[in-house]
Amino acid sequence: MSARRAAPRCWPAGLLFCAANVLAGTVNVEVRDAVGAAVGDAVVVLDPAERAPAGARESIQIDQVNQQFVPRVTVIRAGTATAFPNSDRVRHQVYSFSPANTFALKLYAGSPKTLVPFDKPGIVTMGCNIHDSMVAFVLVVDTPYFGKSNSAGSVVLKVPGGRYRLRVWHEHAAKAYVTEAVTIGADAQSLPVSLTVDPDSAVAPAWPE
Ligand SMILES: [Cu+2]
Repeated sequence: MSARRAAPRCWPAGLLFCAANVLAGTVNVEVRDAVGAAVGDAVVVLDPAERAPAGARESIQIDQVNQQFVPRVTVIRAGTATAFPNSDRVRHQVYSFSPANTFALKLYAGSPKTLVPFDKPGIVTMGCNIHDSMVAFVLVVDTPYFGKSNSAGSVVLKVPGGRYRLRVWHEHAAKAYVTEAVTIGADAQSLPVSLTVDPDSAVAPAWPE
């Protein structure tokens, strides 16, 4: 490991600001609905006000099991490629009409070797041409700081100190949550987020770009 580290960029008179930029903070985002119940499977994203560090190219997979995509909701960094294995005995034909990534795979069984790149930030909704009930969402972001809430509605993210935009999305939310005003320091903090959720809603909310 190199003994030299890049000096942090600081405001000339801003020592406190500088320190906050160097130390990582732990943020617990807690997603609840209008009556205070935990909301699991919400996508939580922190976008740094300054440029996000570059990410490595990675790959993930979205399986097809019992005529459902697994997982149904995925959040990835732009530049991630996705495999779409088919674990069912029936064939599937995966497609997306979303502007952030329009593609169509041929009808197939088994696991195609081809990976589908997701290079553009945005929301990508996928379906299957054979099975109308199959739907999956991929939220593509340009930051390494993201996660999905667990069944307790919680996501813990470790991020460098600084200013962030917080975006929270759930498939059944009336509207995504977004705020520009999150400041993260070295101390652990909780960020409560409230979403209006209707489990019967058939239309997913827009993703705040
Ligand atoms: Cu299908």
